[in-house]
Amino acid sequence: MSAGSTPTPAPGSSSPKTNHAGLTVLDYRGSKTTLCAGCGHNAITERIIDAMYEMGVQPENVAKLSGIGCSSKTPAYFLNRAHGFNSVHGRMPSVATGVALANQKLLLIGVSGDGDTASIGIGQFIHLMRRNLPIIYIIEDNGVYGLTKGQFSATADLGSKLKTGVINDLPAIDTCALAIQLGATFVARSFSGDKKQLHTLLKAAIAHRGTAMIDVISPCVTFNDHEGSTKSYKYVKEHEETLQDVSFVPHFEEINVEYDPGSTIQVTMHDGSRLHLRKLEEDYDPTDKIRAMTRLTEAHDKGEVLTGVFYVNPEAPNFIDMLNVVDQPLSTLPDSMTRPPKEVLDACMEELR
Ligand SMILES: Cc1ncc(C[n+]2csc(CCOP(=O)(O)OP(=O)(O)O)c2C)c(N)n1
Ligand code: SF4
Ligand SMILES: [Mg+2]
Repeated sequence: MSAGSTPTPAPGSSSPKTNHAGLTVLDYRGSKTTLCAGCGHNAITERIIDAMYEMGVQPENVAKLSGIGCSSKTPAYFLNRAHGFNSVHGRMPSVATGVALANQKLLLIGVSGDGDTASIGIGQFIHLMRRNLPIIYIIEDNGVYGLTKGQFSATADLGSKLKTGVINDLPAIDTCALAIQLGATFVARSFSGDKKQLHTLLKAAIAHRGTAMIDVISPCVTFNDHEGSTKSYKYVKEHEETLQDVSFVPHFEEINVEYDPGSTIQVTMHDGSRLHLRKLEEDYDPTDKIRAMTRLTEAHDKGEVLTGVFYVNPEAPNFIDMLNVVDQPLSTLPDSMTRPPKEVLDACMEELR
């Protein structure tokens, strides 16, 4: 199946299509959503399902992590055969770190909100990004605390307006700029309404062996979709600027995409998959951190909603590589490997006398 095709059964065929893991798209679904109709978060859930299906991920090898918020409820709506941990508000990164260390065979996907990440959870987020833990970290960014009835979060733009007329008088935190500065190795922004771009970015994030941070602007139709909001469907559609046309070829497919090296940057991911970034801005180089920071600042000053891959580095060591952890899941190690013998403990005690 080609990277861009949709995972629906062919018309007239009796059996549903399967992916290279022999599974159908139904194997990637979860419970029915309980979020508001039209919420951007629901569209992101759909893209996660499609991307996991097309990449042939085994659902049982995935751990879904989240905090608290409408966004953090969404792991219940995809991959119902995966492991899951719905943690405390803003504290998903420390739980995710524990999961990654305990079993490095799992593919981690963390879903957070802008409040969960940039307000209460900012301290945990910062340390997650600087460790380059292997995780797909998605921020479903609506600029408000949707679950608690729409107060501004720390990603709300200065001067934007609540439904009640209250104006935000604090500057926004740019989670992408922060993630790049701190050490995340795949940093992108997308829009829940941009089906193709988000779908492609998610597939590339699945192939990445480090922190893949994607901030997805995801309008809250109930509390932040009005005139004066900079996170509404209308505002994002009118102000979106895209850095590249993204396409992705997974490692198990033949590469038959023609590309012009002058206008397209090709990034080879850890597993041999290829990410193709056809430049829409001539001088943009997603391996240049300083350029990324400058472009994000310019976008902010111009009121643009800039999307695309801002920074990517598939070579940098991740947290697991740095700690030199054994390959086997720690939970499967025998006591003889995890419990130091009495003589070793006695020697330690002796050193402390
Ligand atoms: C420790 C703690 N403080 C406050 C809350 C209340 N609370 C629940 S969700 C939430 C904000 C959620 O906002 P966000 O992460 O942006 O998610 P959204 O609902 O917008 O998707 C808050 C403040 C809580 N559950 N726990
Ligand atoms: S309140 Fe907002 S964020 Fe929460 S489900 Fe409804 S639309 Fe989505
Ligand atoms: Mg929010």
